Amino acid sequence: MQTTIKIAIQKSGRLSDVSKSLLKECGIKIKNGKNQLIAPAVNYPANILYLRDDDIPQYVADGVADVGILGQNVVDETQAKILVAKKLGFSRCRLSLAIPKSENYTGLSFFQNKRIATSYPKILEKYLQKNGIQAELHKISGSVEIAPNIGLADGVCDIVSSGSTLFSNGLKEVEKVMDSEAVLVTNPNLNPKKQTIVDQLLFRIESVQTAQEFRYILLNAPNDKVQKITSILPGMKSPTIVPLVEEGWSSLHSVIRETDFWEIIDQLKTAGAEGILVMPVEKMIL
Ligand code: PRT
Ligand code: ZN
Repeated sequence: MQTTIKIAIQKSGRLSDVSKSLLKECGIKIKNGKNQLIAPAVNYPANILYLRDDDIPQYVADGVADVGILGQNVVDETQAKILVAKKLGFSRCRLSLAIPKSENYTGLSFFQNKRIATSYPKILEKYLQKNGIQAELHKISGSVEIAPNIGLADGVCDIVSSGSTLFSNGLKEVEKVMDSEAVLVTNPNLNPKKQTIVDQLLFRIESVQTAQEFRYILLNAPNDKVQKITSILPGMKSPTIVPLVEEGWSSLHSVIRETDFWEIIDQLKTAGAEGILVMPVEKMIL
C-alpha cells in the first residue's frame, strides 16, 4: 500500500487560505468537499486535515497528523512534543503586553502584582518568570483587549499585528514578548517512508520561498552597452544574451533579487537599457 502523510491545516481563520495557497504553489491539489474534516490530495500522497489551530499541535504530537501548519505562538503555548521544521514567513505578528493609554509605563515592574488577561498564559508566565515579575494571569480565549475596560485586568498580553485593535480599545503596546509567524511542524518520530514524503514537501516549499525572493528581468540594449549593463546586473550567473532582429541590439535575460531591483534600475537606464521587463519567478531550484 502506498504511504501517505496527513497534513493538518487551520479549518477557517487567518491561516486557512494562506496554508491552502502554499500547498497549491507546491503543486498539491486538494479534492475539496465542503465541510469535510479530511480531504485527499489528488496528485500527492497526502490527506489534508482541517482543524482548529489550537488542536494541531496535539494531533501532530500524537501522530494523528504527520505535519501541521500553524503559528509559532500556538506551538509555544501548547508545548506539545513536535518539531518546527520550517519557518514559513507569512502571518507574521507579535505577542505583546499592553496597558491603558492613560497609564504611565515605568518598565516591566509595572506588572508586578497586576492582573493580566491573555490567551497565552504559558508563554507569558515563562516570560514574567524570566524577568522576575509576579503577576496574576487571567486566561481568556477571545476578545482579550476588552478586559481592562470592563475592570477584569490591568493589562493584556495579546497578538498584535497592525496595532489598531489595541488602539481602538484605548490600550498601548509596552513590551514585546515574542515574534511569531506561521511554521511547518512535524511529528518527531516519522517512519522513514513518511519522512521522505515530508522532506519532498519541504524541498517544494523551499523552491517556492526562494522564487519569491527573485525576479526574472529582460531588457534590450545596444551591443556596445551590453558589457557595462552585464556588470551592473547582480545575476545568479552571467546573463543570457540574445541578438535582436534589429541590427546592433541585444536582449539580456537574468534573475535578480527583488530587493536589488530598485537599487539598480536607475543605473541600468543610465547605462542604456531599454524596454525593461520584470516578472515573477514561480519556482526556483538553486
Ligand atoms: O478557530 P481557530 O482556533 O482555528 O482560530 P483562532 O481564532 O484561534 O486564530 P486566528 O485565525 O485568529 O489566527 C491564527 C494565527 O494567525 C494566530 O495564531 C497567529 O499566529 C496569526 N496571526 C497573525 C494573528 C494575527 N496576525 C492577528 N492580528 N492572530 C490573531 N490576530 C488578532 C489578535 O488576536 C487581535 O485580536 O488580531 C487582532 C490584532 O490585530 P491588529 O492588526 O489590530 O493589531
Ligand atoms: Zn485558535
